[in-house]
Amino acid sequence: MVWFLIYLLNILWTMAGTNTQTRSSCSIPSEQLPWVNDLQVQMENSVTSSDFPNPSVLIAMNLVGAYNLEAQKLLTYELMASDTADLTTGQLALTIMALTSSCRDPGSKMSVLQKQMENWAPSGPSEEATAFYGPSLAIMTLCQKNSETTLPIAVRFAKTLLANSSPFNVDTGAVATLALTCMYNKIPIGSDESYRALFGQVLKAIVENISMSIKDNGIIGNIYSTGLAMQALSVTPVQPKKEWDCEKTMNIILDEIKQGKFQNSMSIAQILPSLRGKTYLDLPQVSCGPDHEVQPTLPNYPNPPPTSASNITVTYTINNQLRGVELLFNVTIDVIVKSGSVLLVVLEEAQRKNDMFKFETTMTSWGPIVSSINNIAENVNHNTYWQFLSGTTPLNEGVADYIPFNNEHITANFTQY
Ligand code: B12
Ligand SMILES: *[C@@H]1O[C@H](CO)[C@@H](O)[C@H](O)[C@H]1NC(C)=O
Ligand SMILES: *[C@@H]1O[C@H](CO)[C@@H](O)[C@H](O)[C@H]1NC(C)=O
Ligand SMILES: *[C@@H]1O[C@H](CO)[C@@H](O)[C@H](O)[C@H]1NC(C)=O
Ligand SMILES: *[C@@H]1O[C@H](CO)[C@@H](O)[C@H](O)[C@H]1NC(C)=O
Repeated sequence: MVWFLIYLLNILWTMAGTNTQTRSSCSIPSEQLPWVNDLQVQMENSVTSSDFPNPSVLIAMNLVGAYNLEAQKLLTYELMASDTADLTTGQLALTIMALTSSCRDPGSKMSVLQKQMENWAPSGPSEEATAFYGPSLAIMTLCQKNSETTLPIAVRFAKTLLANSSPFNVDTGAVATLALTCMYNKIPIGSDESYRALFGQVLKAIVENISMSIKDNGIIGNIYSTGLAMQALSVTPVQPKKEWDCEKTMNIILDEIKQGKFQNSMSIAQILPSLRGKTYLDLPQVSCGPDHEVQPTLPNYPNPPPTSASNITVTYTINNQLRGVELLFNVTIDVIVKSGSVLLVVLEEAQRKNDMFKFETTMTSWGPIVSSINNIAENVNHNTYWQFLSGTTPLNEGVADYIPFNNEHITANFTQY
């Protein structure tokens, strides 16, 4: 009798887990597909052994079907070898999702992640929203592995999110939606209805916030949060009041791709699954059968713009009004660089001309982040960082990707988030 009950519960559990929700999704017109194929080729070609192994790239490859099997193998191998102790909670979660989608056993990494989340607590109700980004990835990972043992952790996480009062962040809201949707879909039938109510309530609040971030042109947040937001809106069991036009979003993103806005391989890794109608919640369904290499169709490019040998002048200000009364500075320099150079070249030229402009970078999955200027360094415990602005508008790319124009005024402002 007891065995029969356990058997029955198991079936119900499995049914709850595979309970598929209706999804709003859309697909790319076939004549536009070569652009997406090219994007994928670019991302896969960014995988080299010398680089920082990026789990988000492997996740995207496994979700959409890799072209470059050598790159897939290399990345899997490098992530297997990565040392858990060097990873943050979010990086650990991404690494586990990448490895399991490559059909590798993540080993002890899973229990380390579970422990980290059992001990996780935000600093308080005004903790900034982006502090939930890594923990959301962790809940998503633990949910996909074993939703039953994740339930208490996810309940605490959901309550903390609901109590948080900081300004909304689209990227973080999107990842939190994926995590809580996974939990919502796996609540065992017959279990306490309060779980469904709690996850449903938090999802409702986040999805409303995401839908309020949809611009008239279809962009959700900014172009680099749109990929994650599309994933969130296509899986959520609670629909926003304002309807989302998936087609419109897809079209504007394709336009941005054609304008070369998705060169950074991490930006491709975050948009590609949505372009191919996949989400991180599809990861458990990925099969690792013997893959066959396919030759993608690539676009016929319009002739690349002639590379002009002209120079541009960029005005560059570094401003610290925050740290150390005797250390405050606000200095400006004009530098000349080749037209088409990335902002990093401006910073290097400024540093060469004047020692006050010396700076340091730290490598991340998005590329180099400017961690220190003139000996003033970012500090996670103080929530301080160097923010880059054009005029008074924050840049939405980093220094290794952003290309300044002639007579632009770039400011690096030491500030808090
Ligand atoms: C949190 C966050 C930050 C925090 C990071 C520190 C912290 N407390 O965690 C702070 C506030 C410092 C930050 C700064 C910036 N950020 Co930011 N950030 C994020 C966010 C929301 C989550 C990152 C995360 O936790 N990932 C999870 C962990 C597991 O992955 P990770 O790779 O280890 O995460 C690290 C990197 O993402 C890195 N990082 C964060 N932002 C950026 C930006 C750049 C250009 C680089 C190279 C690295 C980097 O910091 C993370 C923690 O160490 C992402 C959203 C997203 N979609 O990825 C945006 C995001 C990555 N940031 C972005 C931008 C534009 C910036 C800034 C350039 C903004 C500005 N105008 O100054 C600056 C960097 C300037 C500099 N000094 O070089 C864009 C990048 C788009 C692009 N095409 O390059 C994103 C995608 C947001 C968006 N939708 O526009 N960011
Ligand atoms: C929704 O956005 C508002 C305004 O930024 C914020 O105060 C609230 O905490 C957000 N809610 C959730 C669940 O993210
Ligand atoms: C651009 O600047 C470099 C370095 O200052 C200089 O050598 C070169 O002659 C300049 N080119 C033009 C076209 O002005
Ligand atoms: C810093 O310098 C810039 C450019 O010279 C100026 O516009 C700005 O007002 C200054 N800011 C502060 C806080 O001194
Ligand atoms: C620069 O940072 C300071 C300190 O956080 C802030 O008060 C100021 O408004 C910022 N300036 C700009 C242009 O964002």
